[in-house]
Amino acid sequence: MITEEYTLTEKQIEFYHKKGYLGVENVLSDKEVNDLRQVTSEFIEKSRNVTESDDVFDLEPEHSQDNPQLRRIKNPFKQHPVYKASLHHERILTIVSQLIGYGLRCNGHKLNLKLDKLGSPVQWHQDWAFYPHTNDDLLAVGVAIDDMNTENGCLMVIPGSHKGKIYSHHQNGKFIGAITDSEFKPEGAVPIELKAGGISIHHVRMLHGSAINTSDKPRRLLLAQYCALDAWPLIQLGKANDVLEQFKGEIVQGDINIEPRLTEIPVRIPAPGEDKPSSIYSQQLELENPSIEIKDSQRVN
Ligand SMILES: O=C(O)CCC(=O)C(=O)O
Repeated sequence: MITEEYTLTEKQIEFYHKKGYLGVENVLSDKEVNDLRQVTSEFIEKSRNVTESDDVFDLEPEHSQDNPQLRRIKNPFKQHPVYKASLHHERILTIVSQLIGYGLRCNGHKLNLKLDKLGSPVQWHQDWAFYPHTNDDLLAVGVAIDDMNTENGCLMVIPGSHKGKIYSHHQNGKFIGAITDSEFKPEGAVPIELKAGGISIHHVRMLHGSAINTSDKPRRLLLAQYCALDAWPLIQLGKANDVLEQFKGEIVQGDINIEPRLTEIPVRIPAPGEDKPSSIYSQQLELENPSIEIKDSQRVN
């Protein structure tokens, strides 16, 4: 039974700050999860008519009309009101503001699908490498549309790594969206296993990745990146007025704050890279020695 109010306990808040991640069960109701499943099935059906990844659909290399293999729905909150409802979900906003303060902006969202037996892996990386800000009060929330476990490629994290170094995601001078440091070892990794309707939370500097789905069950995860309103991106192309308007459009709680808070944190600039990478999957294909297994059939760009 879900109550109208949802707040984290002191213990959960302490756990997040110490370890950099948290799994919270029973955040969405069964009806909300079923609605998400139904809409997602509709998108998979629509993807039958798509032959190449585009602004909405990111396709597995072996996708076809007869055997649709959708890997990601891009910007899902813009694609369907049922997805958008999750972004503004009262319980999720309450939980997130307990961790990074009242006043939130969403700077990115995606629905990552690992269909049964074929879902592509995501190599180890830190979100901070993609979008460094003036402070690191940013986190990603993943809504589990399916039960998420080791067999179907749940999210894996390295507890405490959000307080550590920022690893290089560059290879041969190019940003490729995956950790390339030879000294990086995914030691101490733990899975975030959840029932459908639960949420995963990981800090923007957390080392994380996920393996191939080897099970016969799908793993669909709706991800939203929330930022404290006083965290401003270090790289944002555009005129100040346009950037301001964009920010206003991204706010999900509170009002614009034009006084960024600066903290002393290590940063690397995610450039040069592809002009417009189609997704993290295509970017990471360049990684020469992936530590998470990837099948040859998933290697085609
Ligand atoms: O879908 C996953 O398992 C990982 C997602 C992720 O880390 C990302 O898309 O940045």
